[in-house]
Amino acid sequence: KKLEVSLRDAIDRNELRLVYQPIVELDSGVVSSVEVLLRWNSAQHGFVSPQVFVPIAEESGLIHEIGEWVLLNGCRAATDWNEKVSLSVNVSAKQILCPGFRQSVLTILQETGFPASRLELELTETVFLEEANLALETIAQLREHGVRIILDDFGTGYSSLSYLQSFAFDKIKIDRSFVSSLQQKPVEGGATSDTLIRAMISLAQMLNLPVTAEGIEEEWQAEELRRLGCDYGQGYLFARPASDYDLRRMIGMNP
Ligand code: G
Ligand code: G
Ligand code: NA
Ligand code: MN
Repeated sequence: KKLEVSLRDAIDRNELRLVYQPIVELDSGVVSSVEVLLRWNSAQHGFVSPQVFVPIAEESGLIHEIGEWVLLNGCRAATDWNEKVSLSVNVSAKQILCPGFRQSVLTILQETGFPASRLELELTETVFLEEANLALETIAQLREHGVRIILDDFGTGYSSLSYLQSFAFDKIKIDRSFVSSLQQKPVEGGATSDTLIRAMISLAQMLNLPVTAEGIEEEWQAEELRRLGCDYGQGYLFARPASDYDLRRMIGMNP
């Protein structure tokens, strides 16, 4: 069977599950939010990466149902977390451009009782390549309800900087490729390898936007990012994506 056909039954067959990865404040090490990441263990194809099946879900339209499942189950899991911890959910361009998206987010928040102010949606730039006006409107409406919008994978893709001005973001997330190209020692002569990441952090600061760096694996990277003024960090150094059960032990729950 083709992947798409199997994916269609993945929810019903209970093959999807969620894992959670903390995002910490770099200065204090305190967990400020948790990103939920989707996993698919297919009876037929084994473990399939979201890098493979998310594009298939987008092309086939399955992304709406799957995206709703992620949001609903993520919010359910997060309702009894420590109330200082937010939930960060990846949303694909196709999803946010669907006319029912805003209502479906609001309905899920209402049904689960999870507060809008603790929900962050991670969007990539591809949203703005398609129907920018529709995305803009949906983002504005969700922000009015208190949902925060994060620009994910910043610096990759087409990177027209103009959308930083036209779209109201609450935070930007620097792609892990920039973190992994940081070098421990300055390059001999010329610009150091952290020129780009430093420029991205400065840009965010000038726009008054907090910045998260993802893919931090080494303590010296965290140290360098702290020094450059980066606010938040995510990566294997702090925690790998973990089950709901393990995550709860990491962050604590409401009394
Ligand atoms: O978790 P992992 O590093 O394997 O994720 C690979 C890619 O899949 C990342 O770009 C991530 O944003 C994306 N991804 C993971 N979970 C979700 C999800 O629930 N929805 C969407 N749209 N993308 C996801
Ligand atoms: O595109 P997005 O930012 O959503 O991608 C998140 C993906 O990055 C997740 O699939 C997660 O498994 C992966 N990831 C998280 N931390 C690290 C890390 O420190 N190193 C690497 N290589 N991948 C990471
Ligand atoms: Na993300
Ligand atoms: Mn990313």
